[in-house]
Amino acid sequence: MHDLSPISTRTDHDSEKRILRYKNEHTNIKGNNMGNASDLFIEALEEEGVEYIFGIPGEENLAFLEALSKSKKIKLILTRHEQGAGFMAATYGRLTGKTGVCIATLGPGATNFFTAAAYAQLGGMPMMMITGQKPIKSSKQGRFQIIDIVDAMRPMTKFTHQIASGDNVASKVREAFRLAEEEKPGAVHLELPEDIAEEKTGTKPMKRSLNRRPSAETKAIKAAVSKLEKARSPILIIGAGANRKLTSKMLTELIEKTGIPFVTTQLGKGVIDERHPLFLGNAALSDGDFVHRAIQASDLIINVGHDVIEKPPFFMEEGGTEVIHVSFSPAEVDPVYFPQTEVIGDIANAIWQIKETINAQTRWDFKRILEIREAGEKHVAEGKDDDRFPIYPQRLVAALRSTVPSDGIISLDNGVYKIWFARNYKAHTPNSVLLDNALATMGAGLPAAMASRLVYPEKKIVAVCGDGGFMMNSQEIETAIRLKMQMVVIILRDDAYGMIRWKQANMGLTDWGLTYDNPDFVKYIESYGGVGHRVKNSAELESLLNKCLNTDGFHLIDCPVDYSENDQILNNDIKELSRKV
Ligand SMILES: Cc1ncc(C[n+]2csc(CCOP(=O)(O)OP(=O)(O)O)c2C)c(N)n1
Ligand SMILES: [Mg+2]
Repeated sequence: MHDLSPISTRTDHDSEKRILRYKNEHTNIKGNNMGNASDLFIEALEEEGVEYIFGIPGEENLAFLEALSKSKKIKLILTRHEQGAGFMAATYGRLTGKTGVCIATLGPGATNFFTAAAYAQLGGMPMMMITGQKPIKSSKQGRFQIIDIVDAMRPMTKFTHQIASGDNVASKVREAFRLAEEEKPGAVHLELPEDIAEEKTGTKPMKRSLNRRPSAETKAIKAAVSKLEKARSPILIIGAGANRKLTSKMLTELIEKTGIPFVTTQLGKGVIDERHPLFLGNAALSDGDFVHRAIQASDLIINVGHDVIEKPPFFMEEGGTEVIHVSFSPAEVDPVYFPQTEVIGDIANAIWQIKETINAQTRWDFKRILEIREAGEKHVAEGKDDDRFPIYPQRLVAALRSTVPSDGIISLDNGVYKIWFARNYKAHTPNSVLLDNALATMGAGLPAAMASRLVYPEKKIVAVCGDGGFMMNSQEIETAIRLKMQMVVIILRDDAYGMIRWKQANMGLTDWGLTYDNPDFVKYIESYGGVGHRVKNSAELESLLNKCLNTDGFHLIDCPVDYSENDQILNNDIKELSRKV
């Protein structure tokens, strides 16, 4: 304790100096109590509205953890692997538009974040990683566990920075949040070294500014509307960027007013209700599907929220169909994407302006496009009541669609079933199909479903995982059960890395090197304290799913799946059938 004994025993001069020193150490200029950099970090996160920090602290994060323990606003979600924590933080960002935060120690903890950082960065999800480091002012431990994480994070983040002074915490946190959330959202990284984490500081958290995205310029709107009105068969393509902000209402109104049909990309799924009679399909395959034929039948494409990480469902060519690019930022120059007209600014506002000024034209002709739609719809409906077992993907998708409510969420891991879901599962609401068509990593399905559970305690949520992807982060079952999450996971068991096997078959190669054995998934989940189910025939899947969705606890459904027709249908039949329309 600091000695503040009565002034009378000392000279006035001495005591003034001592009081001043005490004040310097314990108060800032406004007279508030002085905390350490970790307290300030937590206060700054509270100021940003952070609700959760996902992760695994290490020794270098203990001051931060101590500060977090005092927070009444932020909850620690302790995970079993940093990758799971990173996927959860990113998905929190994807669903809320607010930065999801995760924490790890230096070296091995931090390197475990890399895949999740890339997932957030490519997928446009605001996410902040906080990692520890050995003391930077003096350290007696050589290079034990020390990796230059700040530099290593550079290709996977929008901003990566080592905090070298407690006084910089507030401004660096604010700057990192600004960057994480600004279009295109992504990952940011702050390293908080152990000695800095304990440093005294009198600075205060910085406040967020009131900030509106710029609107598209009127002349750009006029140019786009004029092009549209002169076209014969325009079409709308809705991509990733349109799914990040509230564009659903304006796009639906534009479509209703004009009757222009629309296509969604995988990351644009759900922006408009895909049950709409003008929905032409999802770009689940790269080419040769009915949607690609419909796009070929149009003479002007309005490409909304295009993101280069998603392969566009069309390639532009000189003298070919023209494109109007509507997005937050200009189109990146590319040999197969060079839109003639660009409308740059907030997407919802741009679409609203277009909707207000455009007049539906009697010359417009969507007959051919809608004919293709009808043939595509017919194909999508095929196999939805196929009784064969192990279950066929078409039947599986249909079973989920009929049991998951319109606002329910399916969280897909990465495997061949993703194509079936993108193509056949009609999304009714925005962000109700969480699929990753950006990094396309395995292992994110379960953690993303868990983050969804935190954001939406009342919603029905199902994680759909391949047996390969599920095993990459299955340890997070313990986290989910510890946190008493109601959860349904369906494992599509083909005892193989099916997606790669499908590609192997398509390339005419030997069926080799891609099969494995699985644990008994029912016993596996029981060992965690969850409830296991095994599907025994295709007809029972719906009722089983229904039961699981409406019962507390963690439910795992082991569902054998038959992919033997994938190659024939996805690589051959669809191309042939759509060509014939
Ligand atoms: C982390 C990671 N490793 C490897 C891949 C390449 N890959 C894509 S899908 C896939 C197989 C997925 O197998 P599974 O999860 O069982 O799904 P299935 O296709 O069998 O339904 C692999 C290895 C990847 N996308 N991500
Ligand atoms: Mg598999």
